[in-house]
Amino acid sequence: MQKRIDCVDLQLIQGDIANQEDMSCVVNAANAQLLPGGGVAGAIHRAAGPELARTCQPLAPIKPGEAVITEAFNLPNDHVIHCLGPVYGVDKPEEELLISCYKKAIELAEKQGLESIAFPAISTGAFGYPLAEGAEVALRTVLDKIPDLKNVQKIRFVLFSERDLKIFQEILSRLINE
Ligand code: AR6
Repeated sequence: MQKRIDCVDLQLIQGDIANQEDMSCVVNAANAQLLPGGGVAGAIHRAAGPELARTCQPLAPIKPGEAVITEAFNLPNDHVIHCLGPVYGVDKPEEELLISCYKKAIELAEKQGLESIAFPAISTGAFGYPLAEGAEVALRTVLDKIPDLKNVQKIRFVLFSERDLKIFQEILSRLINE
């Protein structure tokens, strides 16, 4: 699914966040220590190689809602933006913290002059944020930010399963028709 909103392409696809060759940066659903983990963090660190974890070390730990940017090493992108999402039911207020992740990631990409950014569904795996709730927060935040963008022209959500993609598509259709 692809929508053009204020000169920005907003795309929803099913795929692997570590395999987004045409994007300037990808977002990592990181842990506080910015170390390799499971899910997105595992895929990103595996593809980037060990230099990514070494580069991350002086920047850690980060707090829920924060984002930091690094090089991408062996990934096909220029940069990785590492966000620590809230653990659902633990880090509160979780919605605000999740909004902050998406906002700060987009702000870092803008500041760095990047043209495109690919997001996973932050917090919706190991951190337990229900997918539909996390999708609504993600899409609302990105839609709110689009009018401010000067550099970023393409925003992509890379969803892991067909079911996740469908949920994102339904929520985006509803939000843009509101
Ligand atoms: N590409 C795209 N999406 C993926 C991929 C992938 N390769 N792998 C998983 N997903 P998670 P979190 C989906 O657990 O909830 C890590 O161990 C997944 O289905 O990666 O923010 C870190 O070290 C889910 O919808 O991130 C942290 O400790 C979404 O991406 C912790 O997990 C996020 O799942 C972070 O938890």
